Amino acid sequence: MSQVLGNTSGRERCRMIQQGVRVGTKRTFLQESRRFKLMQTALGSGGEGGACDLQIGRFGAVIQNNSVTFQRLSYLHDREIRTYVWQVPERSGPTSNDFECIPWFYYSTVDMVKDLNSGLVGPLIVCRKDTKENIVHRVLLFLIFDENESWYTEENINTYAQEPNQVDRNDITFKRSNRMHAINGRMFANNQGLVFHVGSEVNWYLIGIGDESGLHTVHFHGHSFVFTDMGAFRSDVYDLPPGSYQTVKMYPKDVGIWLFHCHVNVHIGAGMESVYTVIE
Ligand SMILES: [Cu+2]
Repeated sequence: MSQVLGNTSGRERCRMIQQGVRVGTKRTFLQESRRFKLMQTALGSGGEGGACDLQIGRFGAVIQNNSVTFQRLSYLHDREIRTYVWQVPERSGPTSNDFECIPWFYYSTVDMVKDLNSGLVGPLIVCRKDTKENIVHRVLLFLIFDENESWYTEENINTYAQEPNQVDRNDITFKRSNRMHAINGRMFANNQGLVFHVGSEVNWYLIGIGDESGLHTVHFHGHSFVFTDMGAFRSDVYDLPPGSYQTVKMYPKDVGIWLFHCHVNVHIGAGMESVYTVIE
C-alpha cells in the first residue's frame, strides 16, 4: 500500500504520474471527520524500486499537514504556487448505499489540460473508519495521456529524437503517436502490483478522465464485480466517461492471469489493456 509508480518505457509519463501519485500514496489522514478517513491508496501500476522512483520533475506535489502544494517551476517567468487543501467532512464520505470506500480525484487547475497531461493527477479514497483492514484497494485510471499537451513535450523531443530539429511538431502522425492510451500511465499490460489471493476482497476504484475520446468501458475477464447505484448490480463491464469515478468490488476465486481492458476497439489496439493475477 505504499507503492509508487515505476516505469517501463523510460518516457516522461512515469516521472509525472509518479509525482501525481505521490500525493495519493502518502499516508494521509486529512482532518478526519468522526466517521471517515482518507485512505492511503495504491495505483495498480505500482512497482518498487523502479527507475523513476527517485526522479524529481518540475512538478512538486507535497502533502504537509492538511494541505497539498503544487509547485510549477518551469516555463514561467515566476514561480507559481497553488495550494489545495482537502478536508474530509461527512459529506465526502460514502453513504449507507455506497461501499465502505469511495474514490475522488485530484488534479491541478493551474493549467488543467496541460497539467493533467503532464501527469499531475491522482486518487483520493475516502473510507468509513470501520473499514476492514483486509480489503485490497487498487485504483485504475483510464486516461489517454496526450503528450502533445504536456509541459514535457519539448524536453522529450530533445531527449529522444535523433534529430530534434527535424521533428515536425504539427505532423498528424507524430501527434497521434503521442497519445498514450494508458491505464495508470502504462500501456500494453505493463501494470504491476495487481496480484490477489483467492478469497480476497478487492475494491477497484475506476477513474475516468480525459477528452471526448475518453469514453471507456472497463471490462474484466475472469471475474464479475458488483457495484451500487440505486441498488446492487453485477457486471463485468463498467462505463466510464471522463470525470467519473466508481468503486466496484470483486471477489477473486479462480487462479489465473486475467485480462482487463477498455472495450473500445481503437483503445484496445492502442494499448489500453492489462492483466491482473489471482494466486492461491
Ligand atoms: Cu477506452
